Amino acid sequence: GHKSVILWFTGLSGAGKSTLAHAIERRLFEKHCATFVFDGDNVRHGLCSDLGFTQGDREENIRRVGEMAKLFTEAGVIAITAFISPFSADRERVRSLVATNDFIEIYCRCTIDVCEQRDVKGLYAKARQGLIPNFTGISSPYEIPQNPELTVDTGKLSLDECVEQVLAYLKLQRVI
Ligand code: GGZ
Repeated sequence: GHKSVILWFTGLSGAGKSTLAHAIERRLFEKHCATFVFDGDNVRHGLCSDLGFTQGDREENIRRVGEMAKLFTEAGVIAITAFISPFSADRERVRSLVATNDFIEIYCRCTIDVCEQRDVKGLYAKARQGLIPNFTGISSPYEIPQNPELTVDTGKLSLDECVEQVLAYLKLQRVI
């Protein structure tokens, strides 16, 4: 048995949110937990294909994801989300949708230097050239979470270490 919560990963592009979310999903699956990962790959092409990256569009993106995540928790699923979600107010609005303790904000802390050095998709280089407007960390802000339930140093720790840190937290809080 497990509690149905929202695991809300937030951080810069390239910080490792999606990788960490999927690695945790795999471990929870092994423990027979029902989970679902929402990320840009399965949301921005469908449910939110009408949205871009202005502040207003990001706000609406996060609102929709939050509502979907809430519905999944009502179905007994651990909803795991991996979005930059750069604005504190948008994250707090999602928090307010569910019971206290059911929204677990996990800050994937990684400097922009590291994200930019990795530049897995070449987006930072393009953003530096001015080819991508409103790029988080370059031409659009990222508001660092002030009181996240957990901060994971994805820029310094290995993926395995980050996974263990999240799982330890979930056990401590009796989510799993
Ligand atoms: C930030 C952008 C942008 C802009 C496209 N700014 O590394 P990625 O590619 O796979 O992750 C980024 C993803 C961010 O989408 P989110 O839905 O997570 O953003 S938000 O929570 O702010 O709504 C990046 C890509 O989309 N991307 N343009 N301008 N990231």
